[in-house]
Amino acid sequence: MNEENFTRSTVEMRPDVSGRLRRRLAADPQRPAYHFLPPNHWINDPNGLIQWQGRYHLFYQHNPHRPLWGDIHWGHAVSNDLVHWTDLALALAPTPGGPDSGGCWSGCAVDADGTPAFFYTGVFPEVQCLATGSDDLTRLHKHEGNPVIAGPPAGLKVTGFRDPWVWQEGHAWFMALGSGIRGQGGAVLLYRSADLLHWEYDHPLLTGTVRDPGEVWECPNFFPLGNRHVLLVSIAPGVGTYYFIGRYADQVFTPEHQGWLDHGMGGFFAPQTLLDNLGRRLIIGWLPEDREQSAAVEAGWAGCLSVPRVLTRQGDGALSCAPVPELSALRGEPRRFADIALQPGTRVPLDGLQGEALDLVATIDPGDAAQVGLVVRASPGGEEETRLLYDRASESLILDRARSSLSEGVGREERRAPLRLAPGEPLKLRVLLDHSAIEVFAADGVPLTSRIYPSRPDSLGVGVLAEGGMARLQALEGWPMRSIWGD
Ligand code: DQQ
Repeated sequence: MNEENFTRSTVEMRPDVSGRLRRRLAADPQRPAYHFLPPNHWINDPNGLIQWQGRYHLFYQHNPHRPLWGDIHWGHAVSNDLVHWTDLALALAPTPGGPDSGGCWSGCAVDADGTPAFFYTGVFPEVQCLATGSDDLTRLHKHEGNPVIAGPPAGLKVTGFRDPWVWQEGHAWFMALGSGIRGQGGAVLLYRSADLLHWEYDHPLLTGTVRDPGEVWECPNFFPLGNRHVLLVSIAPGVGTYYFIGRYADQVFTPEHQGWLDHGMGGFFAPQTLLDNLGRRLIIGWLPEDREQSAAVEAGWAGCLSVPRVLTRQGDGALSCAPVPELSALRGEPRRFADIALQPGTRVPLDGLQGEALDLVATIDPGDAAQVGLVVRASPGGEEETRLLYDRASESLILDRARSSLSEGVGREERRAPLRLAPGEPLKLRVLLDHSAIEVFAADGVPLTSRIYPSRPDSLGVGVLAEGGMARLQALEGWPMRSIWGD
């Protein structure tokens, strides 16, 4: 790689060392405080997740010029604890005249026998590129011979060809690429290499059918989890993240179980996973804005990432996830509530518990109520509120955003997660509220991620409600959450 690549746009390549950009935007009431986002402007997919020399490195799709998608670079941050992050210089910039002149799109990182190797998609057309990292990962050196894969397999009519995901089996390296076969549906293409430089197409790891949503599967992740393998794909355009769990042997993947990874659908997109040194399969996704572009342009920033989560399998075989325990380092003084009877048609405000950055853990006995749940970001007069309800009849958890905001031009559609409670089983909810970001985990692992944009400064309240029968709040703990940036 030539150093000119990195001196071309020196202003943008510098990190926000003084924190000036972050401080300027920190007072924005919609800007998340404990979800990762860049100092300013645009973020989409997390990329190149790797634990290196004991630290977690996060790269991400970033437009350093404006809060809109375009001219995609790789941003870079590092963390010791998955909670607090330090901005580093931008890691990849498009090289004029190079195979990535139109942008450095998503990709991954692997430890290649001690050398950190990064694979990403250069555009246009979509080709696969390689970069290697300096010892501390502060500089990425593009391979002189890029692209390492110059185009899709001959004869395949693909709808996309991007987002390399690389892993090693014995002495062989494999790459899964997000793709789709015209007229057939999404696909993940499997390549093989002995040296990470020369790649040969093997076969499709999996293909969808026209009945499946989406023509292109983006950002594949493929990894073992327990005694099975998991394939994640993000269904374009921004539909949601889908998982397949199954058996994998001799490069053949046979799914046995499948479903949506997060029931916020496009609210949690293009995630990337990482096996850390504690043996955890971590996952971080992108939370796009759900408001008009003009609002993001005015704000000067767009998008954030989810909190890091740990992926596991539930008893019934479904994939589930929960926030990393490290997050509790951000908790302030808790407020605790217990044993509150909920009459039908009433809501009980939880006095003294309010805020735009909270971590809530609730256990509710649904009794014979038809609906039971929480109200968050509620204004005192109820003009704005976001409801989170277990609905017995449809056996689902509903995020009701209809009255989340008095502002025009924000997403209001409800989001629904299937949720079956056995007789006598309480409703367990964990809710991470962070200004415009909301992440919900029901029943210890069913995620639903979305965005809300309350407009009133007094839309801060938390309450419990029941409809159509009696219920009981068994326990609720709520913690104010600190910013990860120390502001
Ligand atoms: N975003 C990247 C692509 C990927 C898409 C471009 C998914 O590589 O397919 O910014 O959000």
